[in-house]
Amino acid sequence: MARWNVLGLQGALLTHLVEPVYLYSLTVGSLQHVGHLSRAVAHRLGGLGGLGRLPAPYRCHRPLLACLCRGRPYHPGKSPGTSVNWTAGDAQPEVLNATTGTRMASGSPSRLCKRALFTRWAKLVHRSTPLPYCQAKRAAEVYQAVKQRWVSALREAGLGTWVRKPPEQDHFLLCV
Ligand SMILES: *[C@@H]1O[C@H](CO)[C@@H](O)[C@H](O)[C@H]1NC(C)=O
Ligand SMILES: CC(=O)N[C@H]1CO[C@H](CO)[C@@H](O)[C@@H]1O
Repeated sequence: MARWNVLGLQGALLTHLVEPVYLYSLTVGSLQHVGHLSRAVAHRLGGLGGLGRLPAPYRCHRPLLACLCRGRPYHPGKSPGTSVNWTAGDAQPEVLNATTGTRMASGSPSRLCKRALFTRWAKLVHRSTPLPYCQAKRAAEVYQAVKQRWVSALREAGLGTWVRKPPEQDHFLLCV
């Protein structure tokens, strides 16, 4: 979430089409400590001198923070084995096995998997030639430069090394 406050939620592919999308507000149920949340998602960024002046329209955004203070107390336990997604316009929610990311009912890939989202993106930008996913993401040059600055700024501020997802999962080709 701290990263979303700099890069936006849209990811590299959508920056070919839209400006960064920042969270307006963030509400957490049964929050233990307001200060910890605010430090983790927003205030730490203020100390990242290494970020410098970001190229517009990127910025260090601070969402409004709220908690449901009368929410149920938090009992840490085993998380459920399923994951549900739904977006306005979808006829049905999609229920996934949270371990495999595949549909509970059919075992087929999720409508939110990288390949499905990449296919929709390719249609939107009228790509008809085969293109590797990682290359489409790399082509979002300003986004990638800001991301690189974010990673370096964290390291310089002694806040650790950003853990990247395995690069091989982005090495697939879409034939449209
Ligand atoms: C998800 O898939 C794994 C591996 O096939 C299986 O062991 C697990 O029971 C499944 N979870 C659910 C909630 O069905
Ligand atoms: C809110 C939610 O459960 N979202 C899940 C929808 O499916 C994707 C793809 O498997 C998951 O990554 C999300 O966590």
